[in-house]
Amino acid sequence: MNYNLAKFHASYGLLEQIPKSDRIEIAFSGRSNVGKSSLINKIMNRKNLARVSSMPGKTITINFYDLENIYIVDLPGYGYAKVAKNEKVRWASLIEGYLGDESRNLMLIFQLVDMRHPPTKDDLHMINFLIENEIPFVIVLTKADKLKTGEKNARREALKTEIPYFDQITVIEFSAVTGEGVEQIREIIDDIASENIEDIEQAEEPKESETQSTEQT
Ligand SMILES: Nc1nc2c(ncn2[C@@H]2O[C@H](COP(=O)(O)OP(=O)(O)O)[C@@H](O)[C@H]2O)c(=O)[nH]1
Ligand SMILES: [Mg+2]
Repeated sequence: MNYNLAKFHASYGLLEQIPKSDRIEIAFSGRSNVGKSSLINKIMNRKNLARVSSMPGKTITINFYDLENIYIVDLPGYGYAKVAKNEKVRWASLIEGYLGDESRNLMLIFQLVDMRHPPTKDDLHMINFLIENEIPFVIVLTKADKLKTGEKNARREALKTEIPYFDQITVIEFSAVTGEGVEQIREIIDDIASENIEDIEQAEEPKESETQSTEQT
């Protein structure tokens, strides 16, 4: 996968605006200020693909980026206290609509959690939602550069009881500053993209040609 080729595709503020899923999608989720834009920029080798904001939670949209044959989906951040109530309602309907739509080719969520702190109530709400709805996810612990070794060990230990099924979840420690975790995330995306390319191509072929090609063997 050539991450340098990633480019902005579209921004959707309403569920109805999101077109039917025509490619594999890999999404990034997390609370405002967790470092999601910085992470997306780092993975895609870009300074400004996803905006790194000093005003978190300003606009609530789902942003799609083209990355070769897949979409990278930037889900709107949550947990920003100053967001108006009607915006929170819009956030919830966007997220639940998107994540709850089983017709989408959503393969994996990278769920971001700030490594410095215990997961917030909203983080846990999201993680439980993913577990209950059987949406595959991995956890990315962000801003790892801000912790000393002892602090990291303490967080690793505490997370075992803070996050349900923690021992069964893939966890990646990440820093947009040092680049720690970048290759791990890229490898996961690469694996998904290469595993699924054939499935999608087959699904797009008309039924008849599929039957013919199996008969020929
Ligand atoms: N030290 C450090 N700071 C980070 C890291 N990632 C993000 N930040 C800072 O955290 C703030 C929020 O980052 P941003 O990417 O906009 O978060 P978002 O709201 O989740 O998109 C910014 O000031 C970033 O510079 C990281 O890995 N290490
Ligand atoms: Mg952002």
